[in-house]
Amino acid sequence: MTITPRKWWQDGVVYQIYPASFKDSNGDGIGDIPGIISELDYIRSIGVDIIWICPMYDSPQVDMGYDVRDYENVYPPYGTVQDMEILIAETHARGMRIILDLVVNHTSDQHKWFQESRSSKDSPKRDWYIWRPARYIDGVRKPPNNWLGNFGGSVWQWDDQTQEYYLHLFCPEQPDLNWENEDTRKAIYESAMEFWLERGVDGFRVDTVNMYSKGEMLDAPITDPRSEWQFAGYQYCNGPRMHEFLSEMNAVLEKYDAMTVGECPNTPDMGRVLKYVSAKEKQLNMVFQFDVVDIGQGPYKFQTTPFNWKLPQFKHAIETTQNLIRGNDGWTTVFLENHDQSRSISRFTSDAPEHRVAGGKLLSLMMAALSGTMFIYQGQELGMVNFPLEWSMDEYKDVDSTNYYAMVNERNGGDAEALAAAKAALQHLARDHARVPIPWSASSNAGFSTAKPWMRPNDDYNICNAKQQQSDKNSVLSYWKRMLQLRRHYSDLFVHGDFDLLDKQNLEIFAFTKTWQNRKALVLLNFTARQQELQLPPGAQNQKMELLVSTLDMPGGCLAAYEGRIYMLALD
Ligand code: TEU
Ligand code: CA
Repeated sequence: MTITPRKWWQDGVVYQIYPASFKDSNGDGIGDIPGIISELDYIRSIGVDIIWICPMYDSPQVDMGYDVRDYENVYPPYGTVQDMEILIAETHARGMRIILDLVVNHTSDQHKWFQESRSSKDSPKRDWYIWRPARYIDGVRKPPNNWLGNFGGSVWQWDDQTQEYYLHLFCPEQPDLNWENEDTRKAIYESAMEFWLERGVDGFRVDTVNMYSKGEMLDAPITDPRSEWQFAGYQYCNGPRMHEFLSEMNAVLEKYDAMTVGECPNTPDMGRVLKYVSAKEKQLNMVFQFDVVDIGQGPYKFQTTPFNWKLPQFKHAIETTQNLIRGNDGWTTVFLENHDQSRSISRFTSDAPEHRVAGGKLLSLMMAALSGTMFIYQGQELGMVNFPLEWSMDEYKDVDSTNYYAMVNERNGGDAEALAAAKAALQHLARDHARVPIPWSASSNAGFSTAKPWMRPNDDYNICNAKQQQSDKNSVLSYWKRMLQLRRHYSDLFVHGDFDLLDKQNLEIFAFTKTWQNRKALVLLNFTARQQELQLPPGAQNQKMELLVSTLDMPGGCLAAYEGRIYMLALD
């Protein structure tokens, strides 16, 4: 067996930062880059190796910076390119690395490339975006196909001036770039990638990476007969030229030893995922699969009721992503949260005040024992939970939430019951829950800002905040620090080991083993609010074992509510 040397990003723990909500340094209620710099020591103290900064580029902020106006500039309320240079230097000075969010499936409609493209059919940049003539059905003008956008409605926007439609898989203000055009691709590499690689960034989280190649853009099958627009995710993701585009992009990244983690929605086929992450294919280092985060979502994300899933589904999703590294040259990721997900304690355990801390520790222990590069989202280390149902719809700022609520309202003529169901789903799953300000202390505005923050901080900031948790050895934060140390200490086993699920069908306990050479650990996780008998699952009985860690200080003879444990097994 040949042992390939490990890459720096494999054992690394990544901490994701959402600039608007991390820390405000100048009292305008919006987080900023100097705010991030001021908390680098805090981030380092968690045990993090890499920080990932969500889009901080100049942008009209229709989709919180995922609509980039200029890749080579910073959104003024966040700071300047010079602030970014300081952030890069200060991060490196602490022995950490920094990656940025690469958003190049689309730009803002205010990007100068699009402004030129839309100016006339003869513009040299016309072909940099995806323009198509209308089709006429019974004399009525219709878009070129029936695809549904990620934020509702058609993916096509009519342009009056040049009498054509342009494609936007997200908001109309986010036109899709035409990757088929070689000049466009070159401009993307130069402006969005090399500009920042030259300034020392260590890689990218690559937004919507599997959508660059759109294929034939044929009509999608009808899955929602009530709508004119149909889900087309399996058509616009993973198109025919993906491999070629990513090879080309990788050639640029390789020169800088830059890491990549690609966002990979609508890809349940593991064979397909493996082609993206296999080292010899030279595409991406790793991807975020959606198997775990899609759990409990409806066909149209929010068309569901909270807790509409069973534990075996969750186990299966984790097993699927864990198995990516088994017997091949691929790599995987461990994550439960990001800026597009609500809080994991609220989704997968219980955010009732008496269970919040236990739930946070349970998920921390679970993640620490899973293989792959680990990603923690800001506030996850503090055990932050969703904001409550009582908050009014005005507190939801995300276009994904507000568009959905407006659609339900329109479809049901303002029916109160339908709107209540929509709000319940948003309270459970909306992206807004990840975007509230970080509670730094119990002082006003949660210590996030001296001014009223752009989003309302969680009500419990006087008890759940970074300052309190730093001085409390029983806090969720202290537990994360401990678990990250343990993960580092046993990195062969926890970061690189083989995952085996035990007792798959059990609806209450999630049990698995991790194995590396002659080492084996058993992980037991109680996903219920009830005490459970400590029974060894089939496959782990009659073995000598020793408790390595529990989520409790004094674990008893039973598994307590939301308790997790790791045992080391003696192998003979
Ligand atoms: O997300 C793309 C994506 O496919 C989804 O996770 C998306 O957020 C979801 O369908 C909305 O319900 C990425 C970014 O992470 C997200 O924040 C951006 O809004 C989106 O791309 C567009 O750039
Ligand atoms: Ca600010």
